[in-house]
Amino acid sequence: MAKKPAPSPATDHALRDHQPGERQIKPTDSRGNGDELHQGVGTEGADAAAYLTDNFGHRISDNQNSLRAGTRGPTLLEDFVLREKIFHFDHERIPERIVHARGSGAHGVFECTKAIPGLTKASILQKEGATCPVFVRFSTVAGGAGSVDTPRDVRGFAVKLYTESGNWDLVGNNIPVFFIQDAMKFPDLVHSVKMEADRGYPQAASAHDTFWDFIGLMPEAMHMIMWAMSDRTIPRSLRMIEGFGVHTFRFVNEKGEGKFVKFHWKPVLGIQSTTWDEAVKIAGADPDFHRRDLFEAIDAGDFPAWDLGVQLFDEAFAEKQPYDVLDATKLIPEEDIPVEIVGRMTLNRNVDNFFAETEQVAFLPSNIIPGIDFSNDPLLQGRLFSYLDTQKSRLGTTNFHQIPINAPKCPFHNFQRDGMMQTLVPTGRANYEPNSLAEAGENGGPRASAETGFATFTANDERNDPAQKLRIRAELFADHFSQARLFYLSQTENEQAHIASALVFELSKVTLDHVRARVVGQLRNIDEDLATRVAMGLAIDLPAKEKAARAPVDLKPSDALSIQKNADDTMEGRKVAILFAEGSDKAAIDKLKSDIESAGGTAFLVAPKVGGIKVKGGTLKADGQLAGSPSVLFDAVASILTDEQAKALSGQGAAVQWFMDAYGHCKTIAHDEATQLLLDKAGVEKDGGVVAIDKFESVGTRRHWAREARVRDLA
Ligand code: HDE
Repeated sequence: MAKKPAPSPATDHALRDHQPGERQIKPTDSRGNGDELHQGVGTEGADAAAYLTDNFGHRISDNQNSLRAGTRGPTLLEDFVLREKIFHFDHERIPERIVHARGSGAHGVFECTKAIPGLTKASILQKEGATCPVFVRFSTVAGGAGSVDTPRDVRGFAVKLYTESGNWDLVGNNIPVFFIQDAMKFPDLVHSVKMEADRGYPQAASAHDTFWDFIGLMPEAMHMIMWAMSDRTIPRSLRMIEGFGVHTFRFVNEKGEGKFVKFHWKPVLGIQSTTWDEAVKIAGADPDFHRRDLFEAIDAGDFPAWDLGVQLFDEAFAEKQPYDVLDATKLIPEEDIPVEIVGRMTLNRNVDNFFAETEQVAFLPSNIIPGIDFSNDPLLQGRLFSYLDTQKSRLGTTNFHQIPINAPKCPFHNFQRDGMMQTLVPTGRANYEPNSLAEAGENGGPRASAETGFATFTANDERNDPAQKLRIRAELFADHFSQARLFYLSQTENEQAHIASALVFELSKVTLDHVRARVVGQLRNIDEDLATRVAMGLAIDLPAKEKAARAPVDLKPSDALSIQKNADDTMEGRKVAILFAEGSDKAAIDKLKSDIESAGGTAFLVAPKVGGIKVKGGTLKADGQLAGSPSVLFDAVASILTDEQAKALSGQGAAVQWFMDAYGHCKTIAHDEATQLLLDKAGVEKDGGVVAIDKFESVGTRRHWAREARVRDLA
């Protein structure tokens, strides 16, 4: 006789396993309202949701053991509970985005802070104080969904505004220009930067042969390369990046008058980056550094915000510029057309479910609302096709717009019907138009409206001759270097050194000599000094200058393009680590912590052990263990120790490295006298950023770039 089977733990777990607040699928009907269809599981009152069921509502008695023929027998095919569970699990993944696969999302609100009805009839910009919900997804571009957060890479900055006149998706990046001018080259660009086809590496890195081979042959990319090799691509936090719509768009007002517009998102916390060495170390210490930072900030109520700015200009301005405003490799200097702030976006709610929201969100640059229109930028035009197509491939059905994160929050009605995963239940027989069913008292369905419907701006480019069909680029698209030079010359000396060093690093990973030489030959068209520095850094002869399709012109440098020239001396949103150990002075720690917090920063206590530590004046718990909380994770560090502890720590790599890195990454180090022993061991020299604890506030979390030449050989 078989023994009586052990009691199933299912009974104990049945209620505990369940999340009482769990949200059920809430489909949106054609009126945009969630119906009550799937709200509850079962029909037996409020606590019905406490019961585990299968996907068809059958209650499950045991969620631990599959159904077996006897205690030692095979599993039975009839176990529909097991089969459904495994079946669903097997299909949990959907194709990851071909680019921008790794992303982090958050909900928020957009508020119009300056009404501009004279410029656009966009509903959300008509009235100061008008608001609409938003969803934002930040991303890296090259790496897969499981790659790290801090590679050198462009960041996607995609915003979905759920306006009363439909969704407006501003699908931008943290860099105002792009690598290529024509959508035709996008698959080539992406193939070249992704892991190489035969070997399957490197992951999330542009430092390899195929990328630089492509770039060297595509001089139009050189402006974007300057940005990509700058500190813009190694941001400190997603909360501290700018966003750009990149393309030129159109604003159209009630009278049907149009102006060109470029969109900008300006971070309220200022723009801030890391150093390359830091970014590399963060990747190891916390691969989720940016995702965690965003989630934790929102969770703590420190809501990140961005101002929406617009640059407005007309055809007359466009015609006078030495570049083409339809060319996405060009920007419009803010000194020429100032950025006017018209709204503010605040991210104030984390997603409830990463897959349902961040993964399934589908951005479409074609989602615009009356008052906004496309320009003829050939890159934008290509995107208008690509995103719709890609969503069908990722989400599997033309009905992806019904997924809650994608559905508009205003009513939507049309005659589109059926398709895979249709969740709406349209009533009546009016599924075609024109129809006259209303005359018989039936619901004849919706109709187009010439007055309120989206109408395309008719004169989208007065300089175009639509009578010709040509595979050609407009004349000024051939200037590939003027703005690359503008960018480089607008940087501080230290930032220029970072660009040169990034190029040396990337090209040092290139194994093909002719590819390296060609890229440096292209750099000569940007700036001879830059090319020479890179050649010297690689120990190669300065190659011949590559031929430029059009001679570059000198443009007036723009301070707005530099991060360091605009650095904000704020502690707001920054994180400071305080190292302490047994015997440290609690009063001093508490005082520093409260100073940091009252300046808007976060204090994070680091100690050799995390549990309760006896300190002078009580017991303290650390937020992180020293070995697991390297200084690369913080904006500045402070240290309050006893002589005895400083001595003990000076024999430990993690502690010495902590200061060595903080110093090497040009961060503020605030310390007490006992810590001096550790600083000496770490080679930390006194400078304006190495200060006594009580001087911390006056120095704050700014970086001390003047130190860098002492700690690192830059190209
Ligand atoms: Fe994208 N891009 N892209 N892109 N892009 C995608 O769409 C594409 C371009 C950008 O968080 C894909 O849903 C083409 C410029 C962001 O979900 C895909 C071209 C800019 C995101 C696609 C471009 C962007 C994407 C992959 C050249 C800055 C992430 C998955 C014509 C203005 C959105 C997806 C998110 C994603 C195509 C160029 C930004 C394949 C063909 C320029 C932020 O459709």
